[in-house]
Amino acid sequence: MLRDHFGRPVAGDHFVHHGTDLETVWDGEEVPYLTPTERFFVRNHTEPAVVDAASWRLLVTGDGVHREATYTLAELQSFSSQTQELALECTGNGRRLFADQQGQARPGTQWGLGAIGVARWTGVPLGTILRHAGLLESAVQVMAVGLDEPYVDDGVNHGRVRRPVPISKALDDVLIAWGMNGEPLPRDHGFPARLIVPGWVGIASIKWLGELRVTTTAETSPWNTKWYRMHGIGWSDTNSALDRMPVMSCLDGTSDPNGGATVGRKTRLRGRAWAGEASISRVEVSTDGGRRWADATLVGRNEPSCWVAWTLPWTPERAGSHDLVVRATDSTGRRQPERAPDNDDGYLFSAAVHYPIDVACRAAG
Ligand SMILES: Nc1nc2c(c(=O)[nH]1)N[C@H]1C(S)=C(S)[C@@H](COP(=O)(O)O)O[C@H]1N2
Ligand SMILES: [Mo]
Repeated sequence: MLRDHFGRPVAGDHFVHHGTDLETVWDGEEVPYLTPTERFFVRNHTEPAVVDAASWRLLVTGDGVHREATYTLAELQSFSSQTQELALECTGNGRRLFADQQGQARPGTQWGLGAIGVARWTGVPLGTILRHAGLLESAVQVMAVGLDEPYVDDGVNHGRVRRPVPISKALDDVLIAWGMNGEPLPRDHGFPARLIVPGWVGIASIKWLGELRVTTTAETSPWNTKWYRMHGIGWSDTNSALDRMPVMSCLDGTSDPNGGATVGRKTRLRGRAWAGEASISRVEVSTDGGRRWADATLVGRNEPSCWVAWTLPWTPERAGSHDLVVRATDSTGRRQPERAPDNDDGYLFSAAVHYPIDVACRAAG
């Protein structure tokens, strides 16, 4: 049976199914730099929208643009496009670890660490379209609105899934994407167009984009007040807004055929690290629960708003269970703490992750 790296059984399609959400699972495989589209995690508040590309229009409106404008898909695609490799990560990635590692279960999709992927996104910079629509100097934010059905929770209709992006980020590196890994966006990932907000909480990357409301005053939505915001003890108005994702890392497996390791035999530990808008400067691994640390080698591309692979040779000296811990430091100096800041909804799990590894006795003969 297929299992994820926390030992949970996995369906034959390489996803852990959480209701309308799908979590990517690598089952000890070498993880490719680009996540194949059919293995990319899916997070849908309701049903994915069904959009007819021919009649679809993107509406740009609000008091932050000279006049209302609409764009067909062909019109968007006639602007000079960009293709970028960027990670997309759910704000709740690792939520299950609040229970597993910190003894405090938090409600919501019980993601392991599979609510992140890296894809090649093709689209037009959001700034290009905002300027084309006559962006005013006084504009402060852009509310992106999805075309999926209004979200009803506990009998309350919260309207369409939507979330504001401040104008500074909107003009910096946000894409209106229609392509994913060289193909049109699949329905689950936002066909025909979505935002990609690099390094920020996944909820900012609104799918099935229908409207951009550009305003000269800050508007809120339940997706940046009620949800996707820190609530609970120690959180106040000044520190609870969520934008950049934290620095994280994981172990993907060992080169040992049994998935563990064997005394006296050299194995290769490997995994990934990522850090929101930043790149990674260091990954350290402990095989004794965090007493001693060794620097892993970063392998291949290490770009901002992506992830990087790491590897470390290890020859275990004793049999039995080992508490393996991985922690990363990013290019802005953030290092994974021992405990993630707790919050009621279990957002941004950022602590160094512990993996129990069983070391087998040396094989006889
Ligand atoms: N319209 C709309 N956009 C959305 C969502 C949604 O439910 N509806 N989910 C958000 C969340 S919480 C995440 S993590 C990402 C997930 O993108 P993916 O399903 O393509 O991986 O999309 C975001 N954009
Ligand atoms: Mo998310």
